[in-house]
Amino acid sequence: MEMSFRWYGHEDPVTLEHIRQIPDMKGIVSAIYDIPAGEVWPVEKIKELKQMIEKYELKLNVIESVPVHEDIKLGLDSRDKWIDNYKQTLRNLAEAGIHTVCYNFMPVFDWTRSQLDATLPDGSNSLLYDEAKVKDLDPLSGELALPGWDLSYQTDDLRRIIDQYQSISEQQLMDNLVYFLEQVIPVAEEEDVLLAIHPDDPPWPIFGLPRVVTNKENVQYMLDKVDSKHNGITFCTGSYGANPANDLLEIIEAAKGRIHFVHARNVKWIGELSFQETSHSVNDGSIDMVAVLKKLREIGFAGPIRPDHGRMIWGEVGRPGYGLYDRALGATYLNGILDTLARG
Ligand code: DNO
Repeated sequence: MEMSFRWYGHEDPVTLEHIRQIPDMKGIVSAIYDIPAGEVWPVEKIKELKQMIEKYELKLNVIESVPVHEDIKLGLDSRDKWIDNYKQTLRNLAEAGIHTVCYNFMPVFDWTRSQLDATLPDGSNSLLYDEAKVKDLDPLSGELALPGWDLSYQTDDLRRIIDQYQSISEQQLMDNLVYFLEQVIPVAEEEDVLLAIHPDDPPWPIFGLPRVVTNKENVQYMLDKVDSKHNGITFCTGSYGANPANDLLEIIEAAKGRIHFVHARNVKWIGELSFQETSHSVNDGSIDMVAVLKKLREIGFAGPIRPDHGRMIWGEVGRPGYGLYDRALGATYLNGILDTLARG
């Protein structure tokens, strides 16, 4: 597997210089952040990003993410225009030599937590999701502004979009995903770009909005509906694993040959639909990372993998979930397991 690290570009307090010093680090997962969702990514900008990363002898191996315009998820008439743009972005990425693209299909809000700095017993802190707290929360109140959310919407627009989703069932959202895939996958095939949908995080509906990339059945459904290797998934241990009802090894088996990217992180279940993120270790979280990596090897996965969110340790301050230290420890832990497994 190709050990990789997410980097948020120039504004990221974690530098490429430092990332390069993590043992066996090969890939950088990044994106162009200043283009509004739905607009075409110019090939020149992609090449610029790629070259900057290559200066540090790292390789831009995955784009995370090319965002999907809300009109596509809502299935509005205007979606075809945004889908055409998406196709063009895929072509431009291929022209720049990039062949793996992560995206998600979560209505409005990307990953959600109720607290960004919850203390762990060892004095470090991490992201926490408490279902009861999130249930009481109005996402439009401004009380919660998460780093993964697109805050470029005005509150009125946001309210309008959320209202539009009220009439959309899970099946309709799934149909809209399938429609999108039917259009873009032929281009992905032509250009040899592997699309890898990220699961919904957490993998259940929040704020009354539907969510569909949540469990084995739905993954199987979307993979079968558009049955192409280029229609694949990002296997995120922490997102699928937030729901104890999800059997991670079964999901890996179901998606065999269609997993194009892996996010590895651990979570500890702390109550009904509630969890806190921990170090990557099997001894800290509820996820058996060794079993997951072993299974990924068994099905022949050899693609990019990255440590996902880490705790904030050693006094580091930075982007919640995306500091340097604990993700570097995570990468080293994962590499240790992988090297040991490789010896058989
Ligand atoms: C959170 C990430 C997600 C992910 C997107 C992919 O840290 O895993 O924000 O990048 O959902 O589109």
